[in-house]
Amino acid sequence: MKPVKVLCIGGSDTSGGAGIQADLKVVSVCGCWGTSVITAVTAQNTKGVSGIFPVSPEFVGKQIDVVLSDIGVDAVKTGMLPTEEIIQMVARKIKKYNLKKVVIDPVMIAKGGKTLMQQKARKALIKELIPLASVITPNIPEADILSKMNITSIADMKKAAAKIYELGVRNVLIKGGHLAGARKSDVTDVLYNGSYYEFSSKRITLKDIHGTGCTYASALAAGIAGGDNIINAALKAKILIASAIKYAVKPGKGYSSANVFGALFKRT
Ligand code: PXL
Repeated sequence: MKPVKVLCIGGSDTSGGAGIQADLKVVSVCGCWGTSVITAVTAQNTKGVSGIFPVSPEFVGKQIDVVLSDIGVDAVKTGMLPTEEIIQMVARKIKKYNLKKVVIDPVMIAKGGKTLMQQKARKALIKELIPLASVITPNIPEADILSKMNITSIADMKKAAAKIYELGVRNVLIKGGHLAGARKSDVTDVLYNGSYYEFSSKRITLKDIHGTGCTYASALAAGIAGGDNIINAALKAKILIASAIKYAVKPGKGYSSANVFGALFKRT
């Protein structure tokens, strides 16, 4: 039987909560076959990131080539892309293999404040990778940077989404979790693709949770890989993320992590 395949391109998170480790769990629980290309190895635990070791751009390219020349892919999800050169390599391969279903999680800063993308790399992301993407999933701080705004409301989220759309991506999905403001009991995500859509859900109060961004974008990629349109993929991703937060675990002494398998298996 041929599985639906999702290629996850991103960094390794030793703590197991985010990065490639999260991506593969999410893609698996969504019924897809996950392949992975590691862009950087991080040394981190639930208290923070203590080191980052980027993989050479050539070796990132080699990993993509061997996966795509044999296994192929139905959708690609990118996460941590630490350097300009790695972003250029990923963009080159997306063009070479004519990949159309590309979900970008524009990972910039880790929980705790460590920079996961060099400043110089932001330009390459905007110029070279975003125009190749079908969906980008910034949180509010990332959307602030990409739109050069200071988002404080849902109206601002809509404005920012339209600005980011102008960078050439076909769907902009801004996640509302970081929005401080009046509607604190709800979280509203905004999608813009020429038309606006809003996805609202009850806020689950949990401070310092790690891996939610990776979880959301990977679920979106799995949905799109399987043939869902963006609306259905976003709705399913929101259901999964709510469950992963509800069943969050605290594996170490620091932050909690999203747990997509929590609704299926309980081992505490
Ligand atoms: O959550 C963003 C993220 C993505 N990828 C890796 C990470 C993190 C956050 O810490 O470590 C490897």
